[in-house]
Amino acid sequence: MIDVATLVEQAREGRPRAVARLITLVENAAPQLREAMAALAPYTGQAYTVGLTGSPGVGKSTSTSALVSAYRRLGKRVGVLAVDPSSPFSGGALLGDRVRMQDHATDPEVFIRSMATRGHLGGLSWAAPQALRVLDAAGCDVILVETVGVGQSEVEIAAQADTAVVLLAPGMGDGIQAAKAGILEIGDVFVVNKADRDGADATARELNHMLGLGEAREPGDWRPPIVKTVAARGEGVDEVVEALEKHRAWLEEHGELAARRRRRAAQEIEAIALAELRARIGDLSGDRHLAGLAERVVAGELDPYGAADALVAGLTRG
Ligand SMILES: Nc1nc2c(ncn2[C@@H]2O[C@H](COP(=O)(O)OP(=O)(O)OP(=O)(O)O)[C@@H](O)[C@H]2O)c(=O)[nH]1
Ligand SMILES: [Mg+2]
Repeated sequence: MIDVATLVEQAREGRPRAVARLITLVENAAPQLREAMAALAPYTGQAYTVGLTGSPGVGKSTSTSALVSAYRRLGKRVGVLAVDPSSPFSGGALLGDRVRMQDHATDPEVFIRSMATRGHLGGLSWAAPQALRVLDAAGCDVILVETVGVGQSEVEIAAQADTAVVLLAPGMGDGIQAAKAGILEIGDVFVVNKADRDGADATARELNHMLGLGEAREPGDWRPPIVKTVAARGEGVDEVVEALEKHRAWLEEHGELAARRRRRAAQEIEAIALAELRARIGDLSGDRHLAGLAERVVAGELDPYGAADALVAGLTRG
């Protein structure tokens, strides 16, 4: 039996096993999760979260690992959450990511977790914020969240961070791809990785053009910087950290940090509520109330909207 209070206590002391077990509760949507979240709540709100997203293979994990090193040099405790929506392996990092992250494997001030969310009720939008809360309460100063930039909910995870980093690479037709996936809009900081390859300058120029960065903006508006990196060699990574810190300062100065966090909490509440409603509706498949409503709709005594209203009213009362 898991003693949630003990787990939370140990996680707050930064004990990796407790952190891992709490995230497993999230992953499994375990019944103890409610209690865990209630116990963690007072200790959250300290961590600065950075979402990293971009096409497969653009260098997200390599960049994340390099950013971990950079933040460690600054003495920060760092959390990494690699959200893998398709992985059937619960709690298991992808082998490639493991290799890339192994520099940090023995560092007690780094928490790395890959999270599978396939088949989750409410999926990513529900699970990722809960895992972030665990890392936050564990005293992480910075949390890096890697999600692959395909699919709306994956992009949303990055967009919900305090700062969203969108990565591109030369070649690959990345700029166009990114625009299609709708990830350019969410970028607070842009990284053109693999700058050791031909075409990095062209990609940066194209991006600059597509974002309209040359155009006039309102004074005080945030102008997303474009940073070129060779993540594999750690080049340009300090500049990325600098851009992140600038964005964070801008957020604070403009009251945007609090606003973003309120928006994120609202989305989180909505996702949990929807998952809850969905679960209750799922339970209704053999429900007499629903069967009765269906009968009346078939008989023409009730229209489907009225029936749905009656159903929802019944759910929210329960
Ligand atoms: N030439 C070059 N290769 C790089 C650079 N950064 C990463 N790579 C390589 O690109 C490949 C993909 O890197 P990852 O960091 O795994 O990319 P990713 O975006 O995390 O990939 P997924 O998680 O599979 O979407 C690896 O073989 C890296 O070694 C770079 O700056 N230059
Ligand atoms: Mg990766």
